[in-house]
Amino acid sequence: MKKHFLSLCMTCMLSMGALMAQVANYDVVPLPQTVNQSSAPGFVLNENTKVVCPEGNADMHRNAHFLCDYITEMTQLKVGHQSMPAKAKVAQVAKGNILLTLDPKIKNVEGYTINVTATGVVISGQTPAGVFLGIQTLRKSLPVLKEKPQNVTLPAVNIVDEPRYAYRGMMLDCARHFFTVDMVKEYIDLIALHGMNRFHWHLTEDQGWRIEIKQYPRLTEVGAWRSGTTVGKNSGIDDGVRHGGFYTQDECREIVKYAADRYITVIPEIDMPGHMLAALASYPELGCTGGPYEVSHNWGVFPDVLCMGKEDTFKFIEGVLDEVISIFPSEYVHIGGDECPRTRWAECPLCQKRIAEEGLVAQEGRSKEDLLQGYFTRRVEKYLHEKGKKLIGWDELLNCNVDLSSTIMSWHGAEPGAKAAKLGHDVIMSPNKPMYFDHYQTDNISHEPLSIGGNETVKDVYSFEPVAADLAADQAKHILGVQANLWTEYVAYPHHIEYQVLPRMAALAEVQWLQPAKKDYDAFLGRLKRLKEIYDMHNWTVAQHVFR
Ligand code: TNX
Repeated sequence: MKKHFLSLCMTCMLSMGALMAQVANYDVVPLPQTVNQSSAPGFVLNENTKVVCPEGNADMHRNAHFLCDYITEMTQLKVGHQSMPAKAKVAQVAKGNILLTLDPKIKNVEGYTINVTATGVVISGQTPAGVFLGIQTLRKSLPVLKEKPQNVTLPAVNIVDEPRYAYRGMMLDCARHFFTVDMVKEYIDLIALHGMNRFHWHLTEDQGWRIEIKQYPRLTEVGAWRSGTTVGKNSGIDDGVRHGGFYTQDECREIVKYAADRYITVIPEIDMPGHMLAALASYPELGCTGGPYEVSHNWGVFPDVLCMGKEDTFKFIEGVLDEVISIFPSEYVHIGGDECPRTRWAECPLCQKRIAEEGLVAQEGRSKEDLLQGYFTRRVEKYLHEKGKKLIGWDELLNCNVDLSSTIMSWHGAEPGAKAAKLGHDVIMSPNKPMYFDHYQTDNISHEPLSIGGNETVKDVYSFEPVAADLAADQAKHILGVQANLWTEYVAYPHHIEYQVLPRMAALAEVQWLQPAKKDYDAFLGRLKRLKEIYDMHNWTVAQHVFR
């Protein structure tokens, strides 16, 4: 009897919980620039609420769909959507509803406002991308509910927000290990949830070539597969397990669309002229020695790179870039450029002939082979310009005398980025300390999955300031944004990807969005606890260090 009574009480309490007023909370990551909450009555969200968007605008219509799905995902409430006739009055339509609208008075292309009153909710953006970012903020404000409530109350608020940086990126290395299209989409979902807008897709490496190129089919017949992978850190023990895979051009287009629907630009990277063993294994004639070469089982930097003396190398690169350009609408093509040893070039008669013909002479601490990478890179740069594209590459490009229109991605710390900005290049900051999310995230590594090394804690990421103190304002404006990179030598599974990036992505998001004066690590940790409820709802694998 007693037992019966107890379980009755439990049932009552649970259903009362579901009926109790559930309230949204604007302590989100990244924190908006201004959140003015008032004690006026809030908006009551329930299944009578509609998400309304302007008629005939496909982007806004898609935005409305996303918001409806997010509301259901978070609260279980099912809300419908409808379009608003062009002549309708905002105030009228917003009554009892959530209205998505465009407002040309908002200055930043990604800026947005959210206005919540008892009558309705209005999310405005200068562009549909801005509205989408507002939707992300509203989404993260909702409570995570397992049972459907009658209502969720949104406290009255006026939120005004815009990002500090226009470029807010995450890189995923799909070449050291291959990840499925579904995993790549999940990564894009994470990018969207954190208010970011660039997905840098690292597609080629010594250990695998991952994009179908129709003119060069062996790249994926041969180059996308390796017959084994070293166990641990080049231990000399091979697992003997064939590993590989590649994305067809249709799958790449599908990824581009999936990202574009979320206002995320995909920047493809074809790493050249080093990190090219998979291509050389496919087409040995593109190397200095002619091979034979093998898709690498080990990690590191390898002496065999593209031969600079052969015209066929340029024909190959141009052919590859033609197809890449036809798939990716991004203004940038990333051509890597990192870690290219000069060993083979120094011994190769054709490379030496090229050096002589081009009159390359060692200067200012640069060898004639160093200058050969510059020759190559400028030819590729010119080719991309002819195709209407801009070049972006790793900071080794600073030794290549590239055009000032080319953008430098700073990875050897932040100094190359500051130097590039002083020269007048646009810069993306992704310094290995602290933006390499393949690094450890604690110094207590005995129970951590094997990682390449380093220790970039959530706090280290949060505390990063992209603009060096000695940059003048006209130099600082060249810092277009910040990105973190996930290299995957030691990351082979989706859960491990999640573990490396969550929650460090949240810290990065505040670096990308907040003005330095607004940053507050302790307050961030409080907000992060709420974001973690969303991570947990999705069953993502989250590193626990800051939650213990
Ligand atoms: C350096 S960053 C590399 C990558 C490695 C990474 C490991 C860069 C341009 N090159 O090839 O995967 O370090 O942290």
